Parts: sequence; structure tokens; C-alpha cells
Amino acid sequence: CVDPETLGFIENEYAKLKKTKSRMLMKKYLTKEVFNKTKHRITAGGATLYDVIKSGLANPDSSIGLYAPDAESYTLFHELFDPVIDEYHGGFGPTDYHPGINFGTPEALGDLNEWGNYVVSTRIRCARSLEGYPFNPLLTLEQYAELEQDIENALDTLDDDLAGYYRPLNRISLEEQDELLNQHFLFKHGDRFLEAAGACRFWPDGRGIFLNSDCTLIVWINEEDHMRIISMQKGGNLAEVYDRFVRAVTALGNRLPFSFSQRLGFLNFCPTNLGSAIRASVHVRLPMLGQDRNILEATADQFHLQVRGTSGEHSEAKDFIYDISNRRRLGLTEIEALQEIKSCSEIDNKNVPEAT
Ligand code: ADP
Ligand code: CIR
Repeated sequence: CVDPETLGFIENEYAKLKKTKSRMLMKKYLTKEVFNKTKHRITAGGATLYDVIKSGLANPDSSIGLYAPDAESYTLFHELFDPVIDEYHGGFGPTDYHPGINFGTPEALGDLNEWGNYVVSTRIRCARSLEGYPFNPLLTLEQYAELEQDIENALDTLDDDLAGYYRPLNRISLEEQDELLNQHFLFKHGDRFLEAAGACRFWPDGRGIFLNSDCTLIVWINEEDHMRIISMQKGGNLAEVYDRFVRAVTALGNRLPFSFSQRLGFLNFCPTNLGSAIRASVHVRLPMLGQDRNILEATADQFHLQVRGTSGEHSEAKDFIYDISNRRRLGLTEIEALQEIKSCSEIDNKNVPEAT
């Protein structure tokens, strides 16, 4: 049970939240009833309701506004997480179970540019956390170092086209970080949603990036999650990108104990990154549809797709290049998550104006 001082603080923050204008899902589902049920609780690792909602409290423009400081938060604060998860993943009720792992057949996905050169580049990533460790806000400096070492050891075993090397962030100059960011390889620094969630402590220690020799397999360590495993390349060859992704995730999963729950699949820091935790995205130039982002988002929504800008989440589109990806990651298998983006390319290719 939280102490009286913390409880008073949480009640005060909740009163402020009620007066704030925001469409975030955390606010929508943190009703008075849910608040009163959960405000006294604290996980074994020390996470309170305040820790769970503090990113949303600081950023009313959040879309979700909710993070799990540890795996236990998903069950201890289930009255709040369940409806947010249900809405974000497009129908995943409190008694639903994530299906088993099924990577399917990569070759069947083909090339998205079969009908014309619309897709600039293709990227598939998943989030993974390691069992036995909390997520970012509760990690100690020693745990950051342990995680970094264990993951680096596993990365060292990758071979053939997957082989590469790991670079700790604190040994990459700021100029080079900028260059890697502009190439869309490296994560950004100072994300205010993560900062407010308490996820950037000890930065840049414990963080880093692994790149294979042709920069088509990338692994981020301890950014938003313990691991982000990314396969990417120019063009629209979804089959090639996914094949590399599956091989890398499988090889690393054979070496590392990924945090997994029967109900919620792979467990990660943000409730959007559960289940398969896969985001398959294309950078695609949309000079017509992209003129009005609201219309584009409404259109994408019909196909369970999400729109981001050219530099990722919470960014603008440059030269009408948008990042379009599957929105749902939980309640569908890996190959079904890929089908979300694949089937969209098959809708009516003949009527889509070609990029110039
Ligand atoms: P994620 O949560 O998947 O890591 P972000 O929105 O934070 O996504 O984006 C991370 C980086 O990946 C950004 O630099 C973004 O521009 C880049 N990115 C995403 N999709 C693609 C793509 N299809 N091609 C090239 N870069 C991409
Ligand atoms: C937010 O709530 O907007 C941020 N914490 C990020 C949420 C995850 N991203 C997403 O669904 N686009």
C-alpha cells in the first residue's frame, strides 16, 4: 500500500488531470472508480499508479499516456491497462489470449513495389525485454550494464549476413549520432514522453546500437525497451526484410530469455508494444493523399494502419514521405501483423497515382 504522502500527491495529480483537456486513452479510462480502486497499489518493484500515468500527466498530447514500469504493472493495474489495450489493439478483451507464435512464410509477402515505385524503404521491428528485469524506470545502473553485456554477448553469436558489431552510445560522437539518426538507423535522444515516464535515467550509459555490415539488421539496446530488433532496407521488398527479421529474432531468442506472458505475449514498456510487438512500416511518398494528414489518418485507420512522419513517431512528413505501419500488435500472429501492411498494398493499385 502506498504511504499517505504519496497518496495525497496522486490524488492531487488526478484532480489536475480531470481539468486537463486531452484525448489520451489513459485519461479516458482512468475513471473515478478505476482511480479509487488502484490508487493504493504498489508493485513489488515499487511502481505506483503515479509511475504508470506520469508520462501522460506531463504530456496531455499523448495518444496513450500510460507505461508499465515493470511486468507486474500489467496485472496489478489491470483495471486501467485492459481497456487501453483493448482499444489500441482493436479488440482485445480482458479474457482474450494472444495467439501462439507464427512467423509464417516470408517469401509469400513478395515486393510491395511490384506495381510501381511507391515505397522508399521498408522496416520491420519488434520490441523485446529480458525476463527477470524491470523496464526502464526501475532499472539500476548495474542492471543497465548487465543487460547491455548479456545482449552484446548474444549479438556476438550472429553470423553470415547478420554478423556485425555493437557500439555503446557513450562512445559515439554527437556528430556521428546525428548522421546515424538522419539515416534512420539510430533512436532519437530526449523523447519527452519517455523522459517524463522516467525512462531516460543514466542516459547515455547502458544504451547503444548494433549494426550488421550492410546496415540492414539493427538492434537498439535500452532505448524504450531492453531491445528493439530491426530489419530494414531501401525499396519495398517485404519478403527479404521479413526473412532477415525472422532469422535474427529467432537466433537472439535462442540465446536470451524474452519476457513473455500467456495472455499478453511479449511484454514491453508501452502497452502498444505487446503480443507480437511488431511494427512493420513503409516509408511511402503520398503526394495526393498526404496533403491533408487528417484525411490520411482517417483513411489509414480503416485498415488498422498508423501514420507517422518521416522521422518517426510525433514527427512531420518531409516531401510527403509518410511512415505507414500496422497499428495492432497484440491478438494477431507475427505473419498476420505483416499481412496488415501487405494487404493494404493490394487494395486497388491501379488507381493510386505513382510517386514522382
Ligand atoms: P519505432 O517505435 O518503430 O522504433 P519510431 O517512430 O520511433 O519507430 O521510428 C524510429 C526510426 O525508424 C525513425 O528514424 C524513423 O524514421 C525510422 N523508420 C521507420 N520506418 C521506416 C522505414 N520504413 N524506412 C526507413 N526508416 C524508417
Ligand atoms: C503517447 O502516448 O503518445 C506516447 N507515450 C507513445 C505511445 C505509443 N505510440 C503510438 O501508439 N503511436
